[in-house]
Amino acid sequence: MKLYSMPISPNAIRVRALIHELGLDVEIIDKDMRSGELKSPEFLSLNPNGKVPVLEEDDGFTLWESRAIMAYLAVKAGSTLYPVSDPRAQAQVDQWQSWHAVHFAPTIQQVLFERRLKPLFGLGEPDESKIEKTVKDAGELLSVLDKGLEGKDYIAGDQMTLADISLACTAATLAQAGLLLEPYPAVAAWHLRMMERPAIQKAVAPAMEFFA
Ligand SMILES: N[C@@H](CCC(=O)N[C@@H](CS)C(=O)NCC(=O)O)C(=O)O
Repeated sequence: MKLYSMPISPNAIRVRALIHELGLDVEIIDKDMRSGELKSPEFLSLNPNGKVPVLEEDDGFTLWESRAIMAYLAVKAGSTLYPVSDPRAQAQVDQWQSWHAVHFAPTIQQVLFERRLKPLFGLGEPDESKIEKTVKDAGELLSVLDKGLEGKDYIAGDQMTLADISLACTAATLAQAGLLLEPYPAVAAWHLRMMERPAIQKAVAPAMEFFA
């Protein structure tokens, strides 16, 4: 099995974290966005969007969209990280995975873009009004996450799930985005717990080095 990835792609990082967590034998193939190879006919036949991550099985089955890949790999491995035998537990994981996709990850990535990526890549001056708005949005989202984690070790209950992996991989970049966790004690405690996991550390390491 192969995973087409990019070292600092936030969408690929969460899939790699799951692969490490499950100890799966997957060949990670790093792509280079700047080379144009993601838009080559060969790569577009794997993912018509021309984006990573993409999973390719040895029999030619392919799958794109990071959260779909995560669900597929967890079900295939029979892992409780995606509790398909319990509809409510599964729905809670889906709920937080969707929230992560639509709200949490894009907001944190926008703060990172304005504060860190723009200066790093010479993309112009950070837009202070955008920063003010996204930092405020991020604070509201972190409050939601904090409430969700109150009295719990993991976001969907007592057991770690795919949603924790997605959320933790994004939360790993909060400090780089200049967002502090002090006002969110449940998030801070969960974040420490998640960052102790070798699988998460290994997956986020390239991004941590990039922003260091
Ligand atoms: N919704 C997709 C997003 C995939 C995506 O945007 N990947 C980025 C890397 S983080 C990419 O490959 N960008 C290359 C490009 O747009 O040319 C997912 O969750 O997998």
